[in-house]
Amino acid sequence: MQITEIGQSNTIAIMNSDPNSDDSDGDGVLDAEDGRPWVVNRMINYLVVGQDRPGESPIDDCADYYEELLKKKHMPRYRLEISTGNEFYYLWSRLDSYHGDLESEELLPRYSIVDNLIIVCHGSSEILDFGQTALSNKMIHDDDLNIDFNDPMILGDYQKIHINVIDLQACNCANEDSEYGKYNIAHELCANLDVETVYAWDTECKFSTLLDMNYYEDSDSDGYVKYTKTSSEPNRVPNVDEHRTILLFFVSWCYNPVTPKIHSLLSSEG
Ligand SMILES: [Ca+2]
Ligand SMILES: [Ca+2]
Repeated sequence: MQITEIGQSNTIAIMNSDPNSDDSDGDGVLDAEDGRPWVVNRMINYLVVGQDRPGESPIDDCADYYEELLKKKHMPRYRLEISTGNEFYYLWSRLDSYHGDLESEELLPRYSIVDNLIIVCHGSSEILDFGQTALSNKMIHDDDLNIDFNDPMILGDYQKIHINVIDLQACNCANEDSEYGKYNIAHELCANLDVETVYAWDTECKFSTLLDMNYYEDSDSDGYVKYTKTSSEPNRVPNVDEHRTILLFFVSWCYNPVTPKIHSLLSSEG
């Protein structure tokens, strides 16, 4: 038997879980699958940022604004700068287990729900453009669009975790004027994935460093649109903009500024 004298110390093994329980932290994920068996899996927020065009910075400016907002609200978050659809796909398949390294082999669950997945990039009604390569709505599971279901990038097949909000800070992702009609990216995400709400733009949006927020100029559009799940079709709510300040109201004769929608308040994970 080894005896520890006063003033000395021994290193002992640290238990990773409670040997008497299958789910040591009681968060519903069994220890064998739980990325943190002693920490209750919580919600997480992601800020996914594409690349600006050379000499421009609206993507970065908008992402900085969202990051500050998440910080102020003490919401746990990851910001990822990406440039390809492949990188988005890798993150998408790791939304429940991501902890700072896209290439990590450890894929055990750490989060119970994604609260906000905010995507800032260039876009259209059919494409999220991250800079080098894009994510098209062909990666979204949808019978109506005659999608090639052999496409390995179909998002629905690889979603592992519920998402409360997807916020698409990209131009035209809710626009219904393309050849796909109402089946724009925002509609498709809401209709086909385990997502509660999708926010997106029915027009071009621009980021103003003066106003510190996105705005749009096309008064004929529905502006910043909200899609929510219903039993059959996603319910589209036009021009969701309930938080204008006096300044913003003053300039709204020419611009239509919109504040971001952060789904819920969380305390910091520390
Ligand atoms: Ca657990
Ligand atoms: Ca846990």
